[in-house]
Amino acid sequence: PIEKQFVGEDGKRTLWVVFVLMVIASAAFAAMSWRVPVAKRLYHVITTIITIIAAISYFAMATGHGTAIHHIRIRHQNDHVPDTYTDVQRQVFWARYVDWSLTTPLLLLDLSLLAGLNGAHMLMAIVADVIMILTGLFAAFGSEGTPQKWGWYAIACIAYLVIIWHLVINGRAQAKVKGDKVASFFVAIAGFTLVVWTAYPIIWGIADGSRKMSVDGEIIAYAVLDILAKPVFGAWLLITHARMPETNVDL
Ligand code: RET
Repeated sequence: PIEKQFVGEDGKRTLWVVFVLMVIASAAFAAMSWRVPVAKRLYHVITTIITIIAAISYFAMATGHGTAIHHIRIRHQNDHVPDTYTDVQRQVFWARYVDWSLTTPLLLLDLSLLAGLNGAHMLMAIVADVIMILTGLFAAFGSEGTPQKWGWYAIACIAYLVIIWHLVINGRAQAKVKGDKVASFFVAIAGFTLVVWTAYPIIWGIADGSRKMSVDGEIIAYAVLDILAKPVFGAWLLITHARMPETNVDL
């Protein structure tokens, strides 16, 4: 028997809606950058690039690109009939990993600049992030039933812990140097980031990992998270930055 897990109408509509929202956010962030002097546009530029990349990735997914059919064979335990199985074909969007491999380092750059992290810590956090996304990609295309799949997932989770460590320990300590206002803003926006980001590996485990969530369910779950992690995060950062000169960076 073959079970097909493909994108449906709800998934397609959701992908288009998020594409439009990412375009609107990009235009809004670009417009916000014009209201500040060129030398003060670093957060604006980074944040606008993030939503532009997301818009491109969503355009690809909405038009049916950036996706591959992944085959897995699930064997059923059955004492009477030996070797019964179901072949599951599931649509996996690799476009997400291209998006994430570019946008999550940029999100970390935003947070690192806000905290005033030094170059070494910034680089370590960003390298850990790229490792997390690429090993997550390997996990997504690892075959069901092989230990590699969850092995890659575990490596990605360790890399994620490295990122958390840099944000929570080093980020907070550096932000304090910039004063109480920056420190409390950093704790709030980095805490928000942590909560939203942690939902990704959970969704992945249910949807891509154990295939208990439909492709449309997965699209909707990631859509909500992507909107929180990019446009909502970006608007919060840029609006607060405009009102808090202590967050300025000299780069
Ligand atoms: C994967 C699977 C492997 C284990 C871990 C993951 C973490 C992914 C994260 C993604 C964040 C994405 C964001 C997108 C921007 O909108 C790759 C799902 C730990 C944290 C913030």
